[in-house]
Amino acid sequence: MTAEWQDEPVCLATWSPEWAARAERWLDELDIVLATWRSGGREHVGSTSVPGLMAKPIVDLLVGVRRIEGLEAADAPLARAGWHHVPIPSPHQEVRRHYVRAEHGRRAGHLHLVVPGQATWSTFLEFRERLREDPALVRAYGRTKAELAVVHHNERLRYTDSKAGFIEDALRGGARGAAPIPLPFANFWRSSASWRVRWALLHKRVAFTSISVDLGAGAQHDPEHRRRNPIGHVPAIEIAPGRWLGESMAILEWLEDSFPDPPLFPSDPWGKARVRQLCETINAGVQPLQNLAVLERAAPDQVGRVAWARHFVTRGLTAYEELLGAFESEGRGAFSWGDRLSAADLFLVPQVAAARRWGVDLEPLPRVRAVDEAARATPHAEAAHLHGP
Ligand SMILES: N[C@@H](CCC(=O)N[C@@H](CS)C(=O)NCC(=O)O)C(=O)O
Repeated sequence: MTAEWQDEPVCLATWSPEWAARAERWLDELDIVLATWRSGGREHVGSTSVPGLMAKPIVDLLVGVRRIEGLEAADAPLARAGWHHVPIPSPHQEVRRHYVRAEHGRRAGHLHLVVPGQATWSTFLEFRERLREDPALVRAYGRTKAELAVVHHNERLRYTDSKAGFIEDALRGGARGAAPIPLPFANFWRSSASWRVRWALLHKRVAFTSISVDLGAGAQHDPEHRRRNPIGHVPAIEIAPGRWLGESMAILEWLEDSFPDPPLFPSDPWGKARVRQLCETINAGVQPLQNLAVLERAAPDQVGRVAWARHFVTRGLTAYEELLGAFESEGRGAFSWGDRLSAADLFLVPQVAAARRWGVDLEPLPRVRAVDEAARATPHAEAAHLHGP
């Protein structure tokens, strides 16, 4: 049988409790359809069964049967219930019979019929239990999946095969699962955009290796750095071998999607839009105007450049202050949005530090100062702030 869902690309989604509810519903239905063949337990397995783990939104179900031989008799009743037999390569097909459920033209479920006690049965359950009891392993596995989803976006089978090494290691209690390879991160101590991302990496406990790009020495113009980010800016991060991502906003959103916990954006669309609005007020409305390349063209000398920067930083932070005031009626708390650190704070704090360097008067901006102080008191805030030599 050919269907569009057989070739669909690898798209990972943030974990959803709805997956567990769907698994329970389908397992209940399968209890009835498979009554003649059933033996032993039935379980929700795979990535969707591990709270907090990002996953392809495909629910894996493991159902015990007495034997694999003769199971083709179950194909017709299963097909009527929405589950279609999809052969898997030998030798797996001798120990497992595999079915796929599609909804709206996309894979929605995998059903694995296995004899309980077989190695396949225990591998599914042991890997799920290892993940459920070890948040560090969940983060490492999420990270591996995010990388592989980029590299094998259009190769679903290669994506699945590539995860096998991680799973084997994790089942052996191996180090590869616990200590992911750090992400190469091109940044500079004085760069406010780098500071945002450094903070996000620390906040989300994502390991990275710092590559310093000395903006003072013009290293951003080196061909090596231009290959990472053609505009010659920091930051840039290598999210998978050879895949460099620039622009702090894009990086933060990739980090959020790949490592949702702890979050940096609210989950509700309105809160998320508000946080993005605040981020962009700094990212588009302030920071580019005080950037080195702009200042050099804006004025011929330091006095003119400082006046230019002060003007635009004051203008942008005054707008931020007004937004913070307006958002109070929408439930804003001690931070830029709500009562927890968000991406907006990661944009604001480095910008406030730059404002102080430019000699901007922050006295008329009490909300900005209060949020700056609250955000700086959170874990990782100081570690993210690098100071020059
Ligand atoms: N919108 C970009 C801004 C990046 C940016 O402007 N980076 C500055 C340092 S904060 C830079 O690399 N400047 C080098 C130059 O202007 O030559 C981002 O958020 O990543």
